[in-house]
Amino acid sequence: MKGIRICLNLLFGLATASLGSVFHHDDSFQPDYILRVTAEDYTEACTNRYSALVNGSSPGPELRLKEGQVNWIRVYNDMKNGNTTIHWHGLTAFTAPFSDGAPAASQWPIPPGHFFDYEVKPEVGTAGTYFYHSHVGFQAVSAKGPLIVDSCDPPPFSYDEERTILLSDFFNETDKHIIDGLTSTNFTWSGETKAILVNGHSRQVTNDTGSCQLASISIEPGLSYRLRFIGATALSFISLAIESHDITIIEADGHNTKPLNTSFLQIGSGQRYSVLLTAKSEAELKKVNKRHFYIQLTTLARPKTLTNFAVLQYSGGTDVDLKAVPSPPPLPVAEISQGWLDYELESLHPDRGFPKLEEVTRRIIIDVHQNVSDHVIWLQNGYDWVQNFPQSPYLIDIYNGKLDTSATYQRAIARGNGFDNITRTFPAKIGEVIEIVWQNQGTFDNGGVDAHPFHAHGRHYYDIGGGDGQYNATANEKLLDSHRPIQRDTSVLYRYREKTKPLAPSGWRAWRIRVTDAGVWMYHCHILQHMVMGMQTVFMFGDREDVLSQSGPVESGYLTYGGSAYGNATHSPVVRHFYE
Ligand SMILES: *[C@@H]1O[C@H](CO)[C@@H](O)[C@H](O)[C@H]1NC(C)=O
Ligand SMILES: *[C@@H]1O[C@H](CO)[C@@H](O)[C@H](O)[C@H]1NC(C)=O
Ligand SMILES: *[C@@H]1O[C@H](CO)[C@@H](O)[C@H](O)[C@H]1NC(C)=O
Ligand SMILES: *[C@@H]1O[C@H](CO)[C@@H](O)[C@H](O)[C@H]1NC(C)=O
Ligand SMILES: *[C@@H]1O[C@H](CO)[C@@H](O)[C@H](O)[C@H]1NC(C)=O
Ligand SMILES: *[C@@H]1O[C@H](CO)[C@@H](O)[C@H](O)[C@H]1NC(C)=O
Ligand SMILES: *[C@@H]1O[C@H](CO)[C@@H](O)[C@H](O)[C@H]1NC(C)=O
Ligand SMILES: *[C@@H]1O[C@H](CO)[C@@H](O)[C@H](O)[C@H]1NC(C)=O
Ligand SMILES: *[C@@H]1O[C@H](CO)[C@@H](O)[C@H](O)[C@H]1NC(C)=O
Ligand SMILES: *[C@@H]1O[C@H](CO)[C@@H](O)[C@H](O)[C@H]1NC(C)=O
Ligand SMILES: [Cu+2]
Repeated sequence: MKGIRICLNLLFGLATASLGSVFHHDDSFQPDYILRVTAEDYTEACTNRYSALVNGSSPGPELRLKEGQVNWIRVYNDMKNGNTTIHWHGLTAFTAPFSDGAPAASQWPIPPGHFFDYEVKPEVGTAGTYFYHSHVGFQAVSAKGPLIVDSCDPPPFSYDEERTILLSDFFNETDKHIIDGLTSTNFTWSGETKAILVNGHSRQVTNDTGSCQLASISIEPGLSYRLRFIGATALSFISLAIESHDITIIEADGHNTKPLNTSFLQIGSGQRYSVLLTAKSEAELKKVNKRHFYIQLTTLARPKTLTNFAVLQYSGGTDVDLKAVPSPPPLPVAEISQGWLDYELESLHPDRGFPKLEEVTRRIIIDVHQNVSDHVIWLQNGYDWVQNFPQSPYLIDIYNGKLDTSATYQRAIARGNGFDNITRTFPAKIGEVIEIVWQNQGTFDNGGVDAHPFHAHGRHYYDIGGGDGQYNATANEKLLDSHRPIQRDTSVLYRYREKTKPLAPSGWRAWRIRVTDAGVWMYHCHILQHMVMGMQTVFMFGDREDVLSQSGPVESGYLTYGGSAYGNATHSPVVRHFYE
């Protein structure tokens, strides 16, 4: 019966996928969730824009999955032109091939008029806050929604209720216009974000004639809340604070943390935090004589600072006009806190998996900088990566034997920096423990520096820190003696200055990961403009045998664009259930 969800026991949860069997997903098949992607005119921030949407809105509906349980999520591409995919941001998705939602990496995109059944099984122990979004082009600016993984066990923190607060950006130009500008020989920047949207809502000025309003988060006096903040922005790195309320961080990117009190949050594109908030009592509200408090959000590390608002509204209040924008801002305008929470945030339960320096088998240093020639592009070790670089998705080529994983590995090792410049991938063998250092450098022409929230698909990494200048492993290891890193899927490579000398090292972020899950995993900056400009890399874990032994055989319908694993109006898809 739908709606009744049981938790599988731990043994099942830890088992890798068996060889599975094949089903025709005809009319008798009931997916757990259905998402429909359209492109249409849509009004946000008092402005109409042609946008990709999930189920007709941005954000799309919230999905709630249970850890350890298989969910079939059917995604329809109802757009007239243009492919789509949906990526389950932060979910490890490590044994269901083709379900990670990364086009050109792990699946053919869903053609217009077709649908794909994603098999999504959050691992036991990964309850927390996630989101889903399209991974094609610039669609994720609007095509996305919250994804919450509920725990089988009672959560380790007590609270009465929870609220989801998804942050996104509004740009008034269309996706196509933005991509054309960014990839043109006559480079045209998208412009800065026009509005920070909170659950899709924003208002810039009180005297705007549109009917848009500030988002309102309603709460009851005296109760305690878990607020789930989702950094689903395209570009913005946001600092936020709530008037007269301190908060306690309890989760970062799906991992429970030791409670950490703070007066503000700093959240990059792709990051998530849960915080506890204790609502004021009736007596406390009477004392201050108000029932609404502004949430103030400020963009960081950009040429122009934008400050927007939402409202924390206590029930019974009638005093707030959601079309009124507070001026001047009620709180001081936030400034960036470089390296915020680095070497500070700790895992709630002791994490025994952290690999010490002695265990690291290979260090991969990735120099990142902007290059300006006939195009403006972002390079990683001298190469960009964009969605139309590979002829077909890597994972598809591995299955059909067209990609020689061992030759790729040999070339990458021979070149010295772990990068194979033919396939533009970073291959690694199962069992390796790799350390990845994102090394920021000044722009090739004028030494400009940017901040980048780097995101990893697949297994989460241990975030071993960040700092200014050039990475020094010895110095960093000393800091790790007294601090055990947490696992994350997105962390920020900061910009410590706006300008330096061309190609001079200017800040780093380092990760450590055990290579355990065969597959093709995108590691990329989560700023959509930067992705379009080439700021993406592909990590290829394991060889063909590892991939095959993990998943078993696959149907040919997965291996061609619009193949029979993809359904349409007249054809029900042929789908392998990798977990059955
Ligand atoms: C999305 O919309 C479709 C119908 O258009 C509906 O069947 C489905 O339940 C919706 N999905 C969610 C998660 O609400
Ligand atoms: C959709 O994807 C296919 C396969 O990658 C590609 O050939 C085609 O150009 C894409 N369509 C658009 C409109 O980008
Ligand atoms: C977007 O806003 C800019 C100014 O902020 C304006 O010049 C441009 O015409 C707008 N574009 C669209 C499509 O409305
Ligand atoms: C280059 O872009 C700018 C700004 O969009 C525009 O004004 C100009 O006409 C363009 N030049 C060419 C040669 O296309
Ligand atoms: C609207 O308000 C803004 C400041 O919030 C002000 O700069 C602008 O002049 C106002 N416009 C009109 C038409 O009153
Ligand atoms: C953190 O905040 C909570 C709730 O306001 C409070 O009870 C606790 O004492 C604070 N802890 C520290 C270490 O300040
Ligand atoms: C980087 O820019 C330089 C100078 O404009 C140019 O010669 C070089 O080809 C560019 N590199 C790439 C990979 O585009
Ligand atoms: C790959 O790198 C080697 C040097 O390591 C260079 O000789 C070769 O031209 C490069 N190939 C491509 C396709 O970039
Ligand atoms: C790296 O750090 C160690 C320990 O702090 C120091 O002794 C060493 O000189 C540093 N190396 C460089 C190249 O700065
Ligand atoms: C629907 O899918 C079937 C099987 O893949 C294919 O033969 C047919 O051409 C598709 N129809 C459309 C309209 O794409
Ligand atoms: Cu970036």
